[in-house]
Amino acid sequence: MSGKFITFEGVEGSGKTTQIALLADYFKSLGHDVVLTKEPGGTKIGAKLRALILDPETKLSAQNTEVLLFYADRLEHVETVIKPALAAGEIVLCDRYIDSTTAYQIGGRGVNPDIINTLNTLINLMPTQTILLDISPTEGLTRAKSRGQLDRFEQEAIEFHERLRTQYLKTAAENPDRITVISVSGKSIEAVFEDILKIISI
Ligand code: T5A
Repeated sequence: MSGKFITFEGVEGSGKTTQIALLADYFKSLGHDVVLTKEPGGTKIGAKLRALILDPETKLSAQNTEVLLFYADRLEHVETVIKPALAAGEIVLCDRYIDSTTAYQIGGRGVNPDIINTLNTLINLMPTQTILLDISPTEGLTRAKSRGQLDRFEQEAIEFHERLRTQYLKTAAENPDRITVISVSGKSIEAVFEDILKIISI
């Protein structure tokens, strides 16, 4: 595959969506072909799965149902959007990917890592580069709350969000060549974007 696959990760309200849009515009201004996408919800069926997964009314009884819903979304997304774009030499910018599953489902929910490792063999694609925007869950959730109704994950207890932040930082420490952590606490949107431009490589 000749394109570049860059993912953005972080706790709720860390600013991923804001920054990834700025980066997409920046790359386009330089004349690059860019695909801006997200998980869950990067395909037509994924949009339906996203609505189901994030709906606070959705009650899942078995622990692994949630994981399987994310992987149904991911498999469709990777096969129909990400891999074709990379094969065409494009830059793919994705708002959340496998590191979100590691953080939320393994770190947050306590899912067995072996299950995720097995599901990852279906996907068989890791990002070229990952930006982890790090902020305390309290600060991030304050931003998320200011936007209105909270989704199924945002409504989880603060301990859940603390666990997944810890898992994110552990994943980053284990993958220093791929993942760069940018501390965004108290920084303006512009200051965070400057930090991203310093470390992004295409
Ligand atoms: N999930 C996802 C899993 O559990 N497992 C998985 O495998 C995957 C793929 C998806 C949910 O699904 C979970 C994780 C999530 O809970 P989502 O909407 O994609 O949901 O993710 P969220 O993190 O909820 O997205 P948000 O839009 O809430 O957060 P962002 O994208 O990090 O933040 P952003 O850019 O939208 O900014 C939030 C607010 O803060 C402001 C923005 O203007 C906005 O109002 N803001 C700033 N304010 C001050 N200073 C800054 N520097 C700011 N940057 C942004």
